[in-house]
Amino acid sequence: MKLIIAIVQDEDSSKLLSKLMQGGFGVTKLATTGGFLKAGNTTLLLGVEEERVEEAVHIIESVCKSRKQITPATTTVSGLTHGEFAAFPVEVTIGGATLFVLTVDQFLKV
Ligand code: 2BA
Repeated sequence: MKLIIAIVQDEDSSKLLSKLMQGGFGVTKLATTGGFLKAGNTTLLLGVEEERVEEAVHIIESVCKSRKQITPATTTVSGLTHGEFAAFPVEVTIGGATLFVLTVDQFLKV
């Protein structure tokens, strides 16, 4: 068995959850926060039989879209005193989805 950890955008999470459930996958949804944007995203945990990993990844790929987002980045400004910061907008491309596929040693329900 494999554990897929899928970090997706909040906008895609409801549709993705429905599609995965329709496909007969067991899913746990967690509300998470990205370290860079410090904005909410969604992490899904899927315990999947090895032969269905590709199918799950295909569903995730088909639902999760990449989006561009403008975010304020900060940097120190030379010439200013006391380590002052300036904020300027930076465009980042987020997603479709960030996936980790791990091997599960044991899957128990006790
Ligand atoms: P965030 O950390 O909020 O990152 C959002 C997006 O900002 C990233 O999209 C990427 O395009 C950009 N970004 C991240 N770090 C950057 C940096 N140091 N400089 C410039 N741009 C940067 P994605 O790559 O699609 O990642 C979406 C979310 O997936 C991330 O949200 C984070 O929650 C998670 N993630 C991505 N890579 C990860 C990793 N190696 N380990 C754990 N979580 C990860």
